[in-house]
Amino acid sequence: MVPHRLSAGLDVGVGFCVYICVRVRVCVCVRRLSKLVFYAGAFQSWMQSLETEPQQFDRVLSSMCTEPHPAARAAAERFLAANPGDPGTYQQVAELEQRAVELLGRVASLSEPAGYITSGGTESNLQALRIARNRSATDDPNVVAPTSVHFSVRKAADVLNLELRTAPTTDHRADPAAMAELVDRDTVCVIGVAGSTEYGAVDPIPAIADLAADADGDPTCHVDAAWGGFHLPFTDHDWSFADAPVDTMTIDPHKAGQAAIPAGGLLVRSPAMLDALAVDTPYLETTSQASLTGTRSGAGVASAAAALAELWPAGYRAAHERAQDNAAWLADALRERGHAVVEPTLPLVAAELPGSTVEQLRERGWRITTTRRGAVRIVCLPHVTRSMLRSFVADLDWF
Ligand code: 0PR
Repeated sequence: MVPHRLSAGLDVGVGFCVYICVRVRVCVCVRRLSKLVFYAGAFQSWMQSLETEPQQFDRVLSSMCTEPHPAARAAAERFLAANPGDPGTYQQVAELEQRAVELLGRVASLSEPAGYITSGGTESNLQALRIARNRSATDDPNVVAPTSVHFSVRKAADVLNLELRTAPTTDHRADPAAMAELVDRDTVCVIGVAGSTEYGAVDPIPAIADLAADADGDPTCHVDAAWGGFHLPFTDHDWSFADAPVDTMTIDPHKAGQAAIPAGGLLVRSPAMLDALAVDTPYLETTSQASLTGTRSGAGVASAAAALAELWPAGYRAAHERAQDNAAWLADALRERGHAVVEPTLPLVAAELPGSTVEQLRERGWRITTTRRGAVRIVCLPHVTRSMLRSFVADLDWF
């Protein structure tokens, strides 16, 4: 037996040890917690510091996306948690998507608007090619496009196991005769670009649609108007569903449509064409789904609907006219300084500047990119103002 006094001493000792252990643990926990709070705080202030750049668009000249319209921004924030991939649960955003497609249809002169708001031009192009492939019987499918086609088509061909055949362009535009040489009975889609990424060129869409109509394999005619689609309605170019028997079209609200990212657009000539994309969704309220992604951004869909409702047609017309004036002004200013400039068909100026000058301009903060042939591309989106272009040219003069 342990004597009583000794046992009491032991109890005190054990109690003291327990007390010390608890204190140490509490201290460690408090220290860890405060570190976490500190890191969270530091992260938040780091995030705040990021917010000014490059979302501030004052030096962004080569992007195909722009500052969202205030109405589009507000709509994106309101529907941030909604999922148009589940229209049974998120009915309001599903209605907004229908509205967006209806308005996109008006922009592209599509009489019975059908399609959906995608994550961007890449998804729209991929889905258009998927429709083309799925409705064809060939087991060796190919796609014919001009070399100016956006690289997203290359990705799509890779994913869908399609052979991509590209024909050389003339003056940066598709050459239907060169494309015709590549079309055969296994061609499932013929593509034209209405507003190319590098030069803003508009392909001869009616001639490309004829090519599709005359081909043995009954290919679809797909138009990539991802960026150009919000400028072309205010020009004389033939590009839309009303101008030619176009089957599918990429037209992205998150580019010149002034919606928040992600808001691409896929339009199809008739609702039945979407059947080629549909898969069963047995446990959802809706029984099938045509979109590529399942869960989708309600922010993108709502902002597309809001931008289109706000800006079509007067706002887009005003933006187009301002952009075209700015592009003409910049093209003249660059030509006066002895640089070769590709005449801007749409508000995109491609100009040859020495590589060292491009580097210096980049060092001064200008966000500019060059085409494959080394020409600088300036895309006149709504955030690109005349005063921005004046200060760009002033910097150019300085070197
Ligand atoms: N089709 C065309 C004609 C395009 O110009 C683009 C993208 C796409 C399809 C693909 O669209 P998503 O990028 O929405 O999938 N054009 C721009 C480009 O490649 C994309 C971009 C946008 C790049 C903003 C940079 C940037 O800051 O240049």
